[in-house]
Amino acid sequence: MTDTTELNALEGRLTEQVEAAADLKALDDIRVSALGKKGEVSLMMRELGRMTPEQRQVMGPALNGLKDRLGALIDARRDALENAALDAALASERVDVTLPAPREPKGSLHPVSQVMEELAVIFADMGFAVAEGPDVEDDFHNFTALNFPPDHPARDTHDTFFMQAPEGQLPKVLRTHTSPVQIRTMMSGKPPIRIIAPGRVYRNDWDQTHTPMFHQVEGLVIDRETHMGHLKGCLIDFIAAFFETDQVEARFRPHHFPFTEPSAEMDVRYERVGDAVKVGSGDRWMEILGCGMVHPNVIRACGLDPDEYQGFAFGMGVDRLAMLKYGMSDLRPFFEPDPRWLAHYGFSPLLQANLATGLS
Ligand code: 2U9
Repeated sequence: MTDTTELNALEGRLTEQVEAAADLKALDDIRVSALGKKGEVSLMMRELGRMTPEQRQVMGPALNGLKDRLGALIDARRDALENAALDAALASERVDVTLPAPREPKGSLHPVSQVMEELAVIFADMGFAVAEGPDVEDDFHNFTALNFPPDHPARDTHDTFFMQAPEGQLPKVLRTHTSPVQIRTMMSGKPPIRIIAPGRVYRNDWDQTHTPMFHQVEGLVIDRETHMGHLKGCLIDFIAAFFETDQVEARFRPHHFPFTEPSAEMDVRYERVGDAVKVGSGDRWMEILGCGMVHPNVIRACGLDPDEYQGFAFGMGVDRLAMLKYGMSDLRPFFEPDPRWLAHYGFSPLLQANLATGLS
């Protein structure tokens, strides 16, 4: 190429390409194809050496001018593209600080934890302390001290989980109730005793309303003149607080437990209103708990004199209470890690704050 006519045509073509470049990659490809080592303009620059001095005098400045103008055009186009990209990012990443903060996914309290808290608050209001003890228990604390005869069926493996025991030693068990906690409390101090014993218990059972591990709260009152009237009054007050009603109609059906005499099972009158349970009215009875006056053999086994001390005890299944109060029909999902079940049946942890200030 020895005249500027074609040069002008080339500049026009390259100018159009630069202005049409859609992004930085496309622009750089044009730069390389025009000004790179093997670019069209660079190759022409190398042709200068083969031109006559007259031609070189015209084409030299023309080529340098084209190279400068093209370079400036490419830089300007690059700035435009970079600014456009920045504007786009600023627009898409714009944070409207006046918007409310996104809601943090909140957890929820398991129904068993909720009911455990409710029970602890209610009995604390009645002067009960909370006592705890080991899940792995020995035969004495789980059975013998509680007046279970040696051949009692509860001692069978179909009901109880036994641990491997060294030769000649009695096997330990996973406690089948929290009663051993009360035994340990009675053996470690003098009455009066007013405690509840919440916790996990284990039985070899598995169906829609029984799971191998479940939760219990048992209570124990030992003093010098505690009688059945105290038992009934305490438990009726508990039901009123737990079901948040002052309309409680209870009945005590005679029963048998090795560790209490007399023993009873406590029912409360209720009716279903939708999914909810309305205690105190209706024609249905719901079994809530078992109770009784502590058997003299148990008091004696704990080193206390049954002619000097007496009292009452009760026991309830926390999981079952949660099902009754909050309307679940199957116990098994309680122990399956399904966040949807927990989101549906769970409770706001904040609710605990209200309960901690006592039930209204
Ligand atoms: C001592 C003396 C007596 C605890 C009691 C019950 C009645 C009872 C069941 C209710 C449902 C277990 O969770 S459940 O399956 N319990 O009916 N429990 S009296 O009596 C005691 C405890 C400790 C020293």
